Amino acid sequence: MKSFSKTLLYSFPGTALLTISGAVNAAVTESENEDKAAQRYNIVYIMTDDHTMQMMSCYDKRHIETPNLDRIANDGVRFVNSFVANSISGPSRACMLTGKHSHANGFISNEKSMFDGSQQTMPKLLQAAGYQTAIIGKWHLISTPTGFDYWEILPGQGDYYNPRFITMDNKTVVRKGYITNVITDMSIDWLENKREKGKPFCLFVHHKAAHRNWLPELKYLSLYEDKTFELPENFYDDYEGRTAASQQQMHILEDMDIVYDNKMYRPETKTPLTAVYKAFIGRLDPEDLKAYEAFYQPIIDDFYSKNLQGKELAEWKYQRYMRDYAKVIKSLDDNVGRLLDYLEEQGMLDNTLVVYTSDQGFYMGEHGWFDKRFMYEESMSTPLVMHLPKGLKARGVIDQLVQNIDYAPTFLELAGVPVPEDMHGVSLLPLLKGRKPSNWRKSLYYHFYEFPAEHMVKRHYGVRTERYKLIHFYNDIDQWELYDLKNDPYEMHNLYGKPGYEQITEDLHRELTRLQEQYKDPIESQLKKN
Ligand code: SGN
Ligand code: CA
Repeated sequence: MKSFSKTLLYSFPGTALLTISGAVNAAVTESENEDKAAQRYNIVYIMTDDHTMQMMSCYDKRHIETPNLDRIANDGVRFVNSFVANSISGPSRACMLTGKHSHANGFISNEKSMFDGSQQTMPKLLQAAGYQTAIIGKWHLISTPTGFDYWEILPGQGDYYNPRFITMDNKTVVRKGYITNVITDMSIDWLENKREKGKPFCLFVHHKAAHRNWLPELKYLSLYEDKTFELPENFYDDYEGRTAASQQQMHILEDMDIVYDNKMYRPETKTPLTAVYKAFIGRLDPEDLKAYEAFYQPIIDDFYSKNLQGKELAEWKYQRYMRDYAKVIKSLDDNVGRLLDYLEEQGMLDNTLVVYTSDQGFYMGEHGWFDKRFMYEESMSTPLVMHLPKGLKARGVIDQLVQNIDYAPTFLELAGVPVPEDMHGVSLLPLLKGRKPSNWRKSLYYHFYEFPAEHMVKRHYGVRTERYKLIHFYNDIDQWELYDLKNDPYEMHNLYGKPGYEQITEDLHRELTRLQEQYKDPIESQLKKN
């Protein structure tokens, strides 16, 4: 396959072929103005945690409505082939900040890494170009943020109720309320009162929601309680031909904690996460805790009286999981709407790129699972919608393959800052201008490292093209998987080694090697180390 050239993407001729000279001049002037304006574009980057395309109605209408998120897509663009490079929080955030794959930015896993804040990052480059930069919410990179004029971050995963924040002077403060509302209030407060008006800015709004254990805002406790969510068709997957999939620990029936995840607390039921659950809900103000417990008590009584087993228990857990997750998304949708309204009221939308994405996708019962990590579609993909400032003309669906390493080059190019050669990502700006570059990338690289660890998803790397996916699970296992996404979108049939797939397998192996060489991912040493 052809190698993908970064430079070609940056030199689009625009409308230079127009023949009437006046029109040519008009086009040149317009594009010059566009470039000047580009120097001053603001960026509001909203990233949620574990929010997946299946739970966003502009991507998937089966489960819930997300009118405010859809509003971004309807007025702007929606990427339908949007992926991460490593489907887990810290690594995904590090890819986004650096524009580089995990092995190159050094933050390969939540459990073993500490982000090297002395390295080149997109916020630092924006800052050097005169942008004000701020981050509010989940950080999850262990070391203190660098490259931000203002930050206030959650300790680790943060709390849903009356959350703690770490301030720039290293104090821990508690902010009253529900986390998604609080982060939005703080973001609007920064926009309104804390930034230096007149300078362009890049604000990172990093929500905790919709991370496990999906604790809803109290006003939404009873929302979706009457709804029965459709079961994914591969809920009862038997993992035939997929060893790594058969050995994970993220199964709704087997691994979802009945107290912590499903809220079925009673004093005599002790689960591994009961104490954590009690501590989390114990953060509520006493009156709120009473209301919370009063809401759950009849559900708890009913649940234990039924003594459900097997499929009945699996489906009961699935419904509770879906309801809680959906409630958490409702607050997210409200708050994104609130932030959009603020930007609109202030007349800022015309000059601001608003991005909504997540740190990765998530399983909503597909393969019987919750959580992420796997290179399979539900968790390698991530929602990506953007409201575009004036001057960026794309609208509707964008179907090119894009990855979270592309955000850094995109924001830099939008700000008129040269994109460093060592970034792996490519700027999405040509796509946002409505162009369809013929030399756009034809494949994406992926590498997940966090094993052995919670949920026990094996280490793996692989390549995804528009139609196929080749994955190598390694470390304590050596298994290849091949999927034809057109005929098998749920990745149930591993075609690796099957007759008839020799040529495509060979092509994908070659493409995978090419990507590993291009990005200098030291696969062999990784394999040897363990
Ligand atoms: C916590 C969760 C896991 C989750 C990781 C990573 N367990 O450890 O279920 O996979 O975070 O999530 S919990 O008992 O603490 O809820 S990530 O999005 O931050 O990468
Ligand atoms: Ca996450």
